Amino acid sequence: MTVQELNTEFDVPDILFYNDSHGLVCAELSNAGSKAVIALHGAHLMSYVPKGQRDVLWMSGKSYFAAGKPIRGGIPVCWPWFGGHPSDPAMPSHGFARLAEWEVIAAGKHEGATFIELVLTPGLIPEKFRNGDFLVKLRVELGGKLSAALIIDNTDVGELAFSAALHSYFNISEIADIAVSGLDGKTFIDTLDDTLHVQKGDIGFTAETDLVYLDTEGACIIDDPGFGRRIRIAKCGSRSTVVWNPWKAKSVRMPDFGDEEYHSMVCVETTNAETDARILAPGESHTLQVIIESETQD
Ligand code: TA6
Repeated sequence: MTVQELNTEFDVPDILFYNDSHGLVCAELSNAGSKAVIALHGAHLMSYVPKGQRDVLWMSGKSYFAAGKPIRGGIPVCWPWFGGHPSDPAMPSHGFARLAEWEVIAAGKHEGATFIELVLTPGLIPEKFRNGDFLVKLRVELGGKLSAALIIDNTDVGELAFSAALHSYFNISEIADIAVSGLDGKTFIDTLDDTLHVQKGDIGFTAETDLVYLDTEGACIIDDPGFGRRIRIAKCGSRSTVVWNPWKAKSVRMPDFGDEEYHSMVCVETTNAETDARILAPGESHTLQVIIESETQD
């Protein structure tokens, strides 16, 4: 559907469909002075600006915005696998959902929040990725907080096994000055050397960090004194959390990531990863949800 057709079909106060400067079809959601932008490409949340604040989500200045390529920043939808494909190294990192063009199926207001729902079905993905039937939706709600819920329905006659992530990139003042709390005492895998550890206190950053926390359902908080705010990342349907910063050497190796951009971002990802991967029986459904709230510190 064109932007004009979308605005006619989903004629909702506080939602405007438009073509952004990269040519992506996007929807801008507004609510009580806050705004969020989602692209139909990958059902990708690009921006979340609470009233009176900076963008809570980070976007690389070198991101691709092209068919078949992932966007570097915002909230990538990683499905039906997180990280590398379980058995085929030729398959794209973090699955195909973030590479596909999703379709809008609903939009409106719900209990004061502005919402939009996008859908992905096998017919919307390249043949080479098709392997069974599914119906996946992303429901985004903007009110006093931002909610993104990935709803996975197994519409096939066989089991649907997957891992997943809402791979959120957060906009911060300086990586060396922030701390992430909420994971104290949790076991984690340091994926840089595949060793197991137990978190002691808050997480600080002094080098490349790529940690998968297990058996954790709690909220995390990014304390950012430089921007004078705390970002709370709550979740449902997830028992694993990934914390990532590429630091300098890995940033240089990524063509869609500026060499010095690691200073301004941190990923705190809401996942079904590692031992938290899921299997749905025919007809079963699973929801992976992140709820993001940013409060300024006076
Ligand atoms: O979530 C952390 C991670 O798996 C890192 O290992 C790093 O690869 C990051 O995701 C980004 O992956 P991408 O495929 O988007 O470059």
